Amino acid sequence: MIQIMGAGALGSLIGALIQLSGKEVVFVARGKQFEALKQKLTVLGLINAEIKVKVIEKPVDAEFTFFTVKAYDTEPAGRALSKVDPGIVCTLQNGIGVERVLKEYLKNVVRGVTSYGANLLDYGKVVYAGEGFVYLPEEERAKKIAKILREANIRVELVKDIDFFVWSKAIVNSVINPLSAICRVRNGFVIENEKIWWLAERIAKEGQRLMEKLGYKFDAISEVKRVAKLTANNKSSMLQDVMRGKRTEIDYINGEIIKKCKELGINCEINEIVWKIMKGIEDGIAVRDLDLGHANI
Ligand code: KPL
Repeated sequence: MIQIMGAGALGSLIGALIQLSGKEVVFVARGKQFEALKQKLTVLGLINAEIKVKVIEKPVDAEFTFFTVKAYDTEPAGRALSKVDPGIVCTLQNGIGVERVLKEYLKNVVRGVTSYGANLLDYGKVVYAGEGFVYLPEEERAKKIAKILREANIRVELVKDIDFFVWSKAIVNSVINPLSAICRVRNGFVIENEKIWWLAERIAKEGQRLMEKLGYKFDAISEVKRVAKLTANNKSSMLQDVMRGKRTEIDYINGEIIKKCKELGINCEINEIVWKIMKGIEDGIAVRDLDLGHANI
């Protein structure tokens, strides 16, 4: 059996595609998503399907577990998984350092990276917004995961250096995600609007310097443009979190980039400003000043 630990947007999409390929899948979800999935899971966008799914609140033994919880939930979700036998655990999360935390609880962890586009339209309703790739390390356990994904028509590439893909994705996310969340715009607007792009370029350049220091050849500006164009109509995951009044993954994206830059002596002041604005937004969400609803005072 295949388990999806964290049935948010990405987990729901990957789980639905695997189930549609004929495999037995169990989704681990919480709260309103758990309640909605008890009825059905609806997939819209590149495919349209309504499927009956098996949904539970606590993880169970499985042959494979796809780990798709938000970065900040890695520790409690990892601990919950350590109480069962989750088989090979493949994390497809955003952000830096999540697999390090996960490995404190589990032995059999494979780090993956994905560029598949998924948005939660509502609880129990996921939009398959864009086909991408799942990058996995070239190793035996990953080949087993690749087989499951490919049988579900999910494109997989086995790569020599998965860390390059982890950092590249984080750097693209460090530009598009906070700027789209702060300005409340879709991804495409980040490259279309010259004021936002002014900032975007500066964040990208800091990421570029970091990649160079890490020994990678990477064109951050071109990559941000490419991804923003490809996902122009997407609301980034960070914008979706802010719109739902939820915590974001800023600490695991820009926060981790800042940490690494400081460690390596790289200037990252624009990342720091953006990180501070996002933390202010998060703190504001936590306070929930409902009086702000009255524009006349
Ligand atoms: O990964 C994404 C995210 O929203 O987290 C991008 C690539 C920016 C697509 O929306």
